[in-house]
Amino acid sequence: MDTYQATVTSNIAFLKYWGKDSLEHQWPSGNSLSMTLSKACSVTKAAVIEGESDHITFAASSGLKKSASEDHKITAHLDRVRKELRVPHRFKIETHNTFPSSCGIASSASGFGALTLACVAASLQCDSLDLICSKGYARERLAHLARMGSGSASRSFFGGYVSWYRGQTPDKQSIKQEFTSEHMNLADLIVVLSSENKSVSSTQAHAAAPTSQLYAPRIAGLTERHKLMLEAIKTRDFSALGRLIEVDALEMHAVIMTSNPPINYWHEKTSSLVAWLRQMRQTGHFEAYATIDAGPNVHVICRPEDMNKIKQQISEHFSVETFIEDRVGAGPQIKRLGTLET
Ligand code: 2P0
Repeated sequence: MDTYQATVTSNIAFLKYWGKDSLEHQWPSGNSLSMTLSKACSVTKAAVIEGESDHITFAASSGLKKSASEDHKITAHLDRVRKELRVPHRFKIETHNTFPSSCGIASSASGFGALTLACVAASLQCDSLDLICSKGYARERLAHLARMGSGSASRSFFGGYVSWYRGQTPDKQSIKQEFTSEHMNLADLIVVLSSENKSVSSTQAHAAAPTSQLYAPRIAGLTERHKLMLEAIKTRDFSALGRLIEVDALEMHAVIMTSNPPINYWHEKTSSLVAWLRQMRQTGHFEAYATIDAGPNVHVICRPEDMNKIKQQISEHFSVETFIEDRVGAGPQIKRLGTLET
């Protein structure tokens, strides 16, 4: 049997998924919207093997973590993939990331996205998304499957700007591309301040979200903010979009910091960088907006032509581990690699 390789890029949420109404159905409490990236990705190879168990090799930097609870999540997800495809076989899997994991660069999005896609491609022996679709597995179906492994993975199945709609009931959830990557060219300068693994997983922190008094007001405003963000992307209004992106990230972190138990993903440098970016905007140096996922690192959303200048200035003011210069991307890819050596 041939080995198939899936390359799935991460996505950065502009409107954050934070909190679930049902764990069993991975039903989010609100809509979310993200930009699929073009560079930060997980690359996963999968082949069908004989035997009783799956074989997974994680590279040092992998979108899938190696703790006991994560092991369980991965095993459960492979069982879910088998059930969905109605196949009994096991997989040999190798996976690595092009960026640091578990520090706020949505490694579980690309990790579970690539795991799902590689296993589906290997099971169906398909080397393109079109071919997979022709066998009854359209992108949205794959996105729903990946969502059960990790919610944010669902949005990485499309390029450009992607919404995950909560729907009125768990089975009414939907995931769709709103605009292609060509529609609006935005950059994400990922400022890695610390690549240390976070101490509280997103899954644990999601569970604590409803205990924050800021949670209900946040959920109440999400549909309207989603609408405003879509309008800003539609009209390519970077300033309006940027303001909404930054407010949403700060609001999500306010919920996280005020939940019980309180969690804080920020480092000192995270807040300094956010404050400094605001000052740069106010003084007309450049226009860029911050968004922060479940980690201390800052995604600076800017126009691609400003990225070099911004990077230069950040390096002069902050000690940065590394930068990832990313931008809006076109979505996942599959490749057939040939026969597996066992
Ligand atoms: C998002 N994040 O919308 C938000 C913003 C991080 C901050 O979804 O429990 O790893 O696996 O569904 O997808 C990270 O949470 O959580 C996340 P699970 P996930 O991208």
